Amino acid sequence: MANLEFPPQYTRAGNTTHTGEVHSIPQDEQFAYGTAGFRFRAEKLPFIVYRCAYLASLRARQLDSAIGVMITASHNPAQDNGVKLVDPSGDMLSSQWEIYATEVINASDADLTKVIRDFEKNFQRSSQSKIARGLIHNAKVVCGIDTRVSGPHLMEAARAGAALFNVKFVDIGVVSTPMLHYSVKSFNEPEFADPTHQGYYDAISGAFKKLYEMTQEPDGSRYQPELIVDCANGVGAPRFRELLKQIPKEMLSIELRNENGELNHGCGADFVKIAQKMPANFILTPDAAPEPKCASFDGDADRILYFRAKNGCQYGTAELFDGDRIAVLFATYIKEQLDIYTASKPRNSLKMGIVQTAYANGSSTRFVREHLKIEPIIVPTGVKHLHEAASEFDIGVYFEANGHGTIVFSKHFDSVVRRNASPLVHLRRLHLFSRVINETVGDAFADLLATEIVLRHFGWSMDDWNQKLYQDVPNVQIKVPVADRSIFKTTNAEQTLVKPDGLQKRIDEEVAKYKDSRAFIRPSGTENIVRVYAEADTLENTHRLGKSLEQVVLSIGSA
Ligand code: 16G
Ligand code: ZN
Repeated sequence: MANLEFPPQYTRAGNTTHTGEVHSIPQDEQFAYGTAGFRFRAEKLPFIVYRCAYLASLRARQLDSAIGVMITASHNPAQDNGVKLVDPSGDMLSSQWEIYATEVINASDADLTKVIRDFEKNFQRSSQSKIARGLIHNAKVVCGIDTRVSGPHLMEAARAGAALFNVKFVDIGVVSTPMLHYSVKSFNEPEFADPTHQGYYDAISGAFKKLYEMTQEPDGSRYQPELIVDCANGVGAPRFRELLKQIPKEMLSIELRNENGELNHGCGADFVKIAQKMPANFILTPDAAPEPKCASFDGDADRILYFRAKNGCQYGTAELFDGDRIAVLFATYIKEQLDIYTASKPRNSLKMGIVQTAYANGSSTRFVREHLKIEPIIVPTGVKHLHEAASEFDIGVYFEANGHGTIVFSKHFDSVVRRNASPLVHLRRLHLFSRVINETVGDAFADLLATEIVLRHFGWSMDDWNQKLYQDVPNVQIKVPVADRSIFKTTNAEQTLVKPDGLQKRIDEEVAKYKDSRAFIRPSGTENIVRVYAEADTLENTHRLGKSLEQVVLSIGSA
């Protein structure tokens, strides 16, 4: 059992921030492990990170594996921070352990020892017998931080938490969230990649370069290898700069912007998506080259959007090429390779699936159904739900419209494509493409490289990518503050409200007033607000519908 002497600076009473101030947390304040782990103002986090790392060490012992601790608050402002745990295969923490994490964090200082002792009994038998037989070799806690000032201090809290149970602690420094996921998998599956920054760069850029060599640009190609990337002033800046050192300029010529300013301030994928505006330092003068290809990362580089200036740069409006459009691009490429394969080996087919959320633009969903002949799976918001649903397929493409997404591959895919050194070009392409992708989690760097390869393969410019797939239906998202978001309950992958009573009927009545319309209302999982999403035939009607639904929510909130 762990030695449970808690350093005072990591207790609720003595919780000490990176500036050395004591910021006590009330003994009864409750927290929940949400879709993003625990995420708050940084001063709340030292005791939370400490307890999370302890829990990670327990899980590491239980599974005799590396477990990840990522300290980041993604697209939130610089003053925030957060922590989430990563399971051995690089996946998100299992749901059962999210409940444990919530219990352990919510204990008062006085109750903590008892909560932990009770909890240790749960898994004691199996892991203790392993320990007794000397079978704990690989247990370790692997911890990464993003670029926030509170990061190094929280890394020390994590180190102290892991030390409680005497589990090896590996500090991998400043990394993107996907790099941490990738490293955890690499520690546990050494054949996957070397568990270092360089190991990650080599694996992903190596696959990119080989696939590049095999990719023929078609005659009349309009593909452009030039790209400007908004790094959100986050971890994408230093880490992507390093990754790019591995890729010759003739293959990809990338200019990085927003590298050293205020994190996520007026820039980054979340800003661009919600504001539908060009980020800071992208508003070009009217005489600048027209509409260069741009992409934006979020603060921890697990999301990416492409965009370009709309109707002349000076107005600052951005035209988005969002997660849906990236997913459809990837799926179109994969389908082309798969169709060739299936024609030659009909009995050994590989099944591709596409997973979206209710936020997916209606046109993208229609395109997948009608042109790719795949029925998209719609799941509730949150990467975990998408990842799980995608794992049912040999090739599971999933993306949230906000730019978080990746592709997962089955064991059957491994044996047919990766382990079989086939001379067939389409299988080799699929193999290399699956290695450019970071299958553990959505990864802005990997998704960018994969997007560029596919655009080059098709010979597409931004215009082509926009016009040859589908046209987005106008859409709007509105945040509505409410007193208590827990009264809003949804079903049907968040597309239908079941509570409060009668509200869905009012939504349906509003939606029926517009052509080609669709809308839903769901409580946010990360803020005390309700989100309204609406689509209609014109932008004007979309705004009208959105506004009227906002009023519907407000009438309930104030009732
Ligand atoms: C979290 C989720 C993200 C989702 C967002 C929705 C993960 C790792 N992140 O950031 O996927 O889009 O929440 O936020 O699952 P909302 O519930 O406030 O709309
Ligand atoms: Zn993020």
